[in-house]
Amino acid sequence: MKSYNITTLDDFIIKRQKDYPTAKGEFSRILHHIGTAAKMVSNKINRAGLADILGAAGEINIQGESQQKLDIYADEVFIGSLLSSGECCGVATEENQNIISFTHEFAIDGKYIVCIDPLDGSSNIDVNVSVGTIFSIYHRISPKGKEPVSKAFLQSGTEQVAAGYIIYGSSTMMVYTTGKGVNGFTLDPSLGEFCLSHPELVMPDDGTIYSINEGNYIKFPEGVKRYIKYCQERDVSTNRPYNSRYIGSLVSDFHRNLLKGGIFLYPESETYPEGKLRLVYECNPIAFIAEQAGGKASDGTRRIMEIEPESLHQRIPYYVGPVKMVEKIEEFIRNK
Ligand code: AHM
Ligand code: MG
Repeated sequence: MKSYNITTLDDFIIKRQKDYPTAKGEFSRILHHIGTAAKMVSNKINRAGLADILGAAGEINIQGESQQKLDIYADEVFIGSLLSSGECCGVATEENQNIISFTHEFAIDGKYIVCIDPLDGSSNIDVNVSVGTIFSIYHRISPKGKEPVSKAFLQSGTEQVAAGYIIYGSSTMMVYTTGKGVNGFTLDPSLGEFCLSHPELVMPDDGTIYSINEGNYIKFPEGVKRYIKYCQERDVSTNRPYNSRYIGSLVSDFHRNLLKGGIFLYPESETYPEGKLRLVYECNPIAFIAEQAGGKASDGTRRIMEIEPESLHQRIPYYVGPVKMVEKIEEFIRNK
């Protein structure tokens, strides 16, 4: 007889909860609520061209970027869903200057805080290119019954309890880690469930793809320029020249590189002297997943997850991918 052995995200969360005999299910509830919000956003994105939701909303967010309607929708849906989980006492998002404290009676005691980029790469939506959501979960620091403190949102990446992303692509997937490997779930639209499709994801230890906005070549530091030339040189023993692949959507670029073996680079440049990507809700969660899949994430010299964030929206140069590839760019940066 044919086997229809499906593990849904909720089944998987419950199974994993049993690995922690003292767990009371709070954390599982947060993950469940993130999954529900992801389904709502996925549904809206799939209808983007139909539902009068495309295009700029006419607002400028705190990063000085024009907000898309879907940015606002995703922000509201994830915040609302985390609040209603009752296990999260506050969130920080790319769309909000300051942290949002949940002072409601049912949430103020929540054990966790969440940092989230609700819709990353949203400038791609109008042209039907994949976008994503990125999240990190940390323990609250302040005592229960008190509002969360901003320090809780500035913990280094090594303190993450869990991290994940959702990619709204040709299919919608959720990939997450709790520090015990990485698992991927694909949304089955007919069931409305995320189903385990990529168990125990492992990143190849080397790769042949490099992903960078090469149009900015002239603005990059010397070490990065020389690394790009290295990627393009012919050397059969190291499978060069590499393939260049760049979507301009961190989640999509990282997801492809995780599966196929490739490095993603966003260096500092004349336009973005500190780098473009945000440490707290973009770089750290992806770094946690990369490391748990056997890869590495660096700012060129330091391990991303050990950097102490100074501010919520801090930017940082970012290099993430297979260990050998990230070590190679670090070498070029050192010897510039
Ligand atoms: P966003 O958070 O405003 O969407 O910006 C982040 C995005 C990343 O997804 C992507 O890697 C990067 O910006 C692309 O930047 P660029 O267009 O400069 O190559
Ligand atoms: Mg973003």
